[in-house]
Amino acid sequence: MKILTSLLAATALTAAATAPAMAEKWDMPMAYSASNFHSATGAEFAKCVTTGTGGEVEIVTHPSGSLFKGADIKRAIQTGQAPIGERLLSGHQNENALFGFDSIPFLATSFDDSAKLWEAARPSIENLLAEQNLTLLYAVPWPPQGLYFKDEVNSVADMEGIKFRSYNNATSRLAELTGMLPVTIEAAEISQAFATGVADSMVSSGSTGYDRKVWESLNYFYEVDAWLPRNYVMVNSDIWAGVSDANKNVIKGCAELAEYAGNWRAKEYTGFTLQGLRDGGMTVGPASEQMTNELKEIGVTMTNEWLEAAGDEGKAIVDAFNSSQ
Ligand code: PCA
Repeated sequence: MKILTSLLAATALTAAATAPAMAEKWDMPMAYSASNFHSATGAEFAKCVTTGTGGEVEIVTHPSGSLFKGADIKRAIQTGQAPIGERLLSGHQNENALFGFDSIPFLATSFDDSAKLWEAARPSIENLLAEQNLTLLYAVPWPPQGLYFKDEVNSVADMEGIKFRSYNNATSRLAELTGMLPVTIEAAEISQAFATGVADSMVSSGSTGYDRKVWESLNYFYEVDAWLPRNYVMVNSDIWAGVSDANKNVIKGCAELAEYAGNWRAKEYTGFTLQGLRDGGMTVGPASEQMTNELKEIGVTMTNEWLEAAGDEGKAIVDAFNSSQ
């Protein structure tokens, strides 16, 4: 009994002495709604890391832009204000055109093609991020992007002058080329923007419209399947360098699982959320032939513009993707 007691005491002492010193808590800012599949994937990833490292690295997610707003997340991680976080990759297109590889209209329009395009682009994106003191852990696509409107729209001419919510350079450019008026707004703030008439349209997934209950303000969703942009999870490279090899392996394993599971969740969430938009009272369906053809022409213009801006490295990504078809 005495031995047992002292053993217990010793264990408790050791735990008290070592656990707090070794355990690190990583706050993980995320930009999108807590109910969204990206946030669910992030929460599972956090649990996987916390359990797998025996609590040595504990990750706590903060969805919906509650810790840092979407546009501030990358900088917060670069500067070490937060060790890890998630953000829309193409949100950085204004820094380097390569970040916009996944927002080229009609280049990769299905989950399978999006996976191939990511495989082609991943090394370039990893290098770009590494130059910015960031280590890429995993990336998961959004469902295909379609167009939301308050009123029925059957052609590009019908879009003239409509206030359009954009989320990156490509979406602002799409608005310009269709005669709409772009205003950049984070997903976390769109319900209010639509309710107050700051915007009456956007391009996004059924998922974001569902998460933000946009049927309270908008009435039409056209399934254009224009592209599938990605969210990615990054960690500050200095902090990453300080992680033990064993814990790095756990985190990399959890990241691989998250990428795989996130893809499945994205696919499942696609149909579920389109039905959710219908249940909310929206008209959901394909765009008219005329509108589709006109948007494809705009897609050609945007592809050429992107290829010019992204140079040889961009062209190599598109060539590698096309030859994987
Ligand atoms: N939702 C995000 C990005 C793409 C998407 O489907 C948004 O609208 O901000």
